[in-house]
This record gives sequence, structure tokens and C-alpha cells, in this order.
Amino acid sequence: MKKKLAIISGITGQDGSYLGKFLISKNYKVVGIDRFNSQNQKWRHHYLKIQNDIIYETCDLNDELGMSQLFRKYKPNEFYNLAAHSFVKSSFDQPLSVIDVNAKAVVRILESIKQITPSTKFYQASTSEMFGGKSLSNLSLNSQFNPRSPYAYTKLLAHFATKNYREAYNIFACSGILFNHESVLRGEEFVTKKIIKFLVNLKEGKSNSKKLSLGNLYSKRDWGSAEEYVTVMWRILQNKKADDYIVGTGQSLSVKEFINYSMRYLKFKDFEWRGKGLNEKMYLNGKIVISIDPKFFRKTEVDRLKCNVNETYKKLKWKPKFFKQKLIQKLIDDEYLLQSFYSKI
Ligand code: NAP
Ligand code: G4F
Repeated sequence: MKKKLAIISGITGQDGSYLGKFLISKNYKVVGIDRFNSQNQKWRHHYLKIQNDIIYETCDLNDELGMSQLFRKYKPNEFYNLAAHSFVKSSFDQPLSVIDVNAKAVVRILESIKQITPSTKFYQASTSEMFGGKSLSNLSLNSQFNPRSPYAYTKLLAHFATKNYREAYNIFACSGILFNHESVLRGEEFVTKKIIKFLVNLKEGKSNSKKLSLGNLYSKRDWGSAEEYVTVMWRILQNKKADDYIVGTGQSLSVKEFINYSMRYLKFKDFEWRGKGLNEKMYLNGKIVISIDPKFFRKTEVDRLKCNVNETYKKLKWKPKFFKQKLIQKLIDDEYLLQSFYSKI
């Protein structure tokens, strides 16, 4: 039987790398779109040992001609659009370039599908950030969107464009509204990786790891596992009907709770939080190890995100295995494995 062919944009990122590995294990031919300066980002592929199994095509998502040529050349069965400016905080500093990659480029891809390969199934990486706000209840597909950053409002445009191409042109275009998902391959600017790398180094007495500065300790996120969530992206495109989906764990933790769980799993004793607001600090054996730096605060924060998992279970017949302590334990165990991998090469 002929292998299915999938194109993944954002192949060098956290999700692109895990999805690439997953699709290769499913016997797909995987074409990954990287950028001319992505070379130093291939470390994830080396770690997962997939670099020789991916057909790399270099093309910026904003390169309209280059992107349409990829559809002509490969006629993909599936296209996973994971490329994005994905860091919320820095999206405030460059809103126009965020609009280009997170919104305009998505419409161009959908146009290419419509004009060149209308049977290509399309997955759009939508995000729980689109809900924004201060939501207290569990978020579902019917919840109101209230984007609070350039990242979130550009993703919302792409989300609705995906829906519109599905409804107007009958294209198999789906959005997965995914809540935060983490792994050892997360970029170091994101809070879970920043915390865990610091704490593991602190535990191991590494000299570069004496003090950590963070922003808002009280925002809450519904954190799941990236390795698990990429399998759901694939599932979404295997359903009979194209639709939108919401994917989370139904559990949320604050940044501070995440740190406390991590400290306990790493068996740190004698740690305590003292002070309030900008003066809040964590002490370990009487010494400050974590403090607040206002430079990490968002101009407009999303205070709390928590998924209504009933919809996830019902529409996808899938339940997450990793959340809360189990996720944190995996992130810490995997951080040790990653560090040991790099110490040997
Ligand atoms: P990531 O690690 O930051 O990866 C982003 C990818 O996009 C990288 O491969 C990057 O390439 C690529 N990219 C950025 N700008 C590009 C451009 N102009 N042209 C081509 N490629 C470009 O993000 P992730 O965590 O894997 O997330 C994957 C997708 O899911 C993103 O769209 C994100 O917004 C969305 N999402 C993520 C989460 C989450 O919690 N992780 C939750 C909901 C939605 P370089 O390596 O060259 O920089
Ligand atoms: O790890 P974060 O930067 O992730 P954020 O902003 O929730 O966005 C991630 O998840 C979204 C899904 O909801 C994705 F769409 C998006 O692409 C990305 O993957 O920050 C998490 C929370 C925020 O409330 C932030 O204010 O942690 C808080 N935080 C506190 N101190 C910090 C820090 N965040 C970062 N990055 N760095 C800090 O020092």
C-alpha cells in the first residue's frame, strides 16, 4: 500500500518533532518545513533520532510561492500547521510579524489547498489562549473567546479562517484548541522548562544554577503532555467529519503549585515561601533561590485556563494519562535523561 504523505510546518519545534516521530511510527512519509536558520534547532530531531527519516523542505511560512510549490510537489494527504510565533510574551513586541505568520500565512495555506489539492486534510494548531480572560468555569467549544495578546488574536483569526474554509469550500479543515502541553523538548523561554531545568541543576549542584527569576506565580494553566497531544492531532484528522476540537486535562495548577510539586518530587527539604507581591521569594535552607522580576509579567495576563474534558472525551474518545504530579514527574525524569544524553556527546 502507498504510504500516506504528511507535511508538517514547524517541524523543528516541540510539537513538530514529536508529531514527526509519531507519524513516522505510523509509516507516513513526513515532509517537514524548516527555515533557512533552523539548523541549530534540529537538536530535538537528534534527540528523538528522526533526522534521517524526515524530508526537509526549507520555506518560510510567509513565502507564498514557496508554500504553494510544496502543495504542487507533494500533494499531501495531510497538512499539520504547527508553525507559529508561539511565545505569548514576545508577541506583544512584534504584533505585525505575528499577524503575518500566525494569521495571514494560514489563510494562504488554506487557499493553496483550495486551489491546488482540495482533498488535503488540514490541521490548525489553535490554542486555549484564545479564551483569555479570567475564566472561572471549565472552558468548552461554546465558551466566549477573549484574546488578550497579539498571539491570541492572530490565532483566533486563523481558527475562524479554518472553520470558514471548511464551511464555504468543503475542505477537510480542523482546528485543535489545545491547552498548554509540555515536555523536555519545550523551548527554554516557557515557564515549565525554565523551572524544571533550574531545579534539576540546583539539585545537582551545578554552578550556573543559583537563583531563578520568574513573573506571575499565580496564573493557572491546564498543563498536559506534548507527546500525548500530538497523537490527538493525528486522531482529529482521522475522524469521519472535519470539525473543531478542544483538548486538555481538566486539571489546572498555578505556577507556584507547579514549583512546589517539583520541589517535593526532587526531595528538596526546608524550602519556604516568604513575602508578598514583588517581594515574594522562595528560600531553600535559608537562601533565596526564586524571586520575582517584573520583566516577566505580561501586559495583559490570562489568569486561569481549565478545559472541560467532557467534550474531549466524547468527540475524541481519548483521555490524557499525564497531568499534575504525574506530568511533573515525567518532565523531571526526562530532564535527567536529556542532560545525560548531552553529557555523552
Ligand atoms: P514551538 O516549539 O515554538 O515551535 C514553533 C515552530 O514554528 C518552530 O519550528 C519554528 O521554526 C516555526 N516557525 C516560526 N515562525 C515560522 C515561519 N515564519 N516560517 C516557518 N516556520 C516558522 O511551538 P510548539 O509548542 O511546538 O507549538 C506548536 C504549535 O501549536 C504552535 O502553532 C503553537 O502556537 C500551538 N500551540 C501550542 C501549545 C503548547 O502548549 N505547546 C498550545 C496550543 C497551541 P524555527 O525552529 O525555525 O524557529
Ligand atoms: O509557559 P508560558 O510562557 O505559556 P503560555 O503563555 O501559557 O503559552 C503557552 O501555552 C499556550 C496554550 O494556552 C500556547 F498557545 C502558547 O503557544 C504557549 O505554548 O507561561 C505560562 C504562565 C503565564 O501565565 C506566565 O505569565 O506562566 C507565567 N509565568 C510566570 N513566570 C512565566 C514566568 N512565563 C514564562 N514564560 N516565564 C516566566 O518567567
